[in-house]
Amino acid sequence: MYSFNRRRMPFSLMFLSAASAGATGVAVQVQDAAGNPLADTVVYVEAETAPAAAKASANGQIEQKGLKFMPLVTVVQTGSKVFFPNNDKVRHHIYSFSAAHKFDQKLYSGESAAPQVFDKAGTVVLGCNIHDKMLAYVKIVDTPYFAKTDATGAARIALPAGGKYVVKAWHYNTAGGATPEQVLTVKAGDAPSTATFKLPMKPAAPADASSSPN
Ligand SMILES: [Cu+2]
Repeated sequence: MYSFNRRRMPFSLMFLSAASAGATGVAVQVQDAAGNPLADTVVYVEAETAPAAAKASANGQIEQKGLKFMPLVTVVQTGSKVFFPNNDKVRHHIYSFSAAHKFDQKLYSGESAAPQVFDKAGTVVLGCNIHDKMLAYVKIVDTPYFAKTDATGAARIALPAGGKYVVKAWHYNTAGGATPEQVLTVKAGDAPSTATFKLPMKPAAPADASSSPN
């Protein structure tokens, strides 16, 4: 009985290695309403039916440097840790009032801030009590399949073949705050599918959103 169960395991592993090799997946392109590429958009894929997935083990890091959080946008899977190294000479006092994860890290310097565990899907807005202009976003998603668009508005997510997926896009400055989604079926042996999103932005975008160094 034992050896029978063990022999079944390589099937799921086979699907996972196909995903990491990038054999199938989705190429996502995100634009604003005028057709300009949108960087810093979180794109993520939820499985309706798919082979079992391994949890993304990557933890996150949001540095403080030059009185800014870097990067501006971070995406992690639920249950991930995020570290907050302070590389400024001044101390910061960082906090979140967001329902997905409230915390208050009082004045600290260097590496002394406790890492935060984000165990609930949602959006967390970070601020600093000392420096009002400091702002960052953490998007917590309940899936190991996620990415962030680059300066050309592009992102690519590898997926196990043979599943049916919902692709979603989230940008912190979307008018109305909605998360548009598209349904996608990836069959075994398929070339990467594509998904294009057009997200209407609020008129007053932060001036540094597109020139963020990360
Ligand atoms: Cu600060």
